[in-house]
Amino acid sequence: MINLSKATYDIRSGAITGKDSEIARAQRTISNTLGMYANTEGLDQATLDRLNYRVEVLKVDEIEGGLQFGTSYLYPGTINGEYFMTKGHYHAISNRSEFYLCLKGEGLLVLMDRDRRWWTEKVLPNSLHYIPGDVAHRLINTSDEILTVLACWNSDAGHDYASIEEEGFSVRYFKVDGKPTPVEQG
Ligand code: S6P
Ligand code: ZN
Repeated sequence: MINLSKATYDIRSGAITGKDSEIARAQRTISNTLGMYANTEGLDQATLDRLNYRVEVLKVDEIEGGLQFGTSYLYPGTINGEYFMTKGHYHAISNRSEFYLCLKGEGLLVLMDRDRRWWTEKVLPNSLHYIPGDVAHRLINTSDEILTVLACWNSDAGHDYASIEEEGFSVRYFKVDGKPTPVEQG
């Protein structure tokens, strides 16, 4: 059982502080996430080594009725024109829902239901997003700064990454003439 009496949350930066043993930190470089981009030809080592995103999450018990709380930091950039993004997932317990609150930066939240219908919500400071169960979700950074997003979700939800790895999202976003441009994938 986690004791949060010493934890703090900085609403400006998204930083979670507390006992190190109670905070999980993970990061993914571009080389860790290559498979999700449409075209990865010609990338140099410096690009492969860049941070794509990192997360900080309180280590709470993954039990029914519990809540998970964390911050995602999605870095700015493009891979052959496609914006940096998170892997994206459904929840493993598929009906589990989630809130996102943007603290800094600008981007898109791409949502997709089980019939592969997709839609987006604009993510910008103070925007609040409710992600219903059975909806895959992915953040895309369309700005030049780190997109910082607080997330709160059912702690037993888990992550189903495999469905996205196998089928992908039905839309990708590219920077065309400086603007986010959707390209449907079917
Ligand atoms: C968890 C929540 C976020 C993401 C994070 C990284 O349910 O949606 O904390 O885990 O934004 O994205 P991903 O798709 O790599 O887990
Ligand atoms: Zn989620």
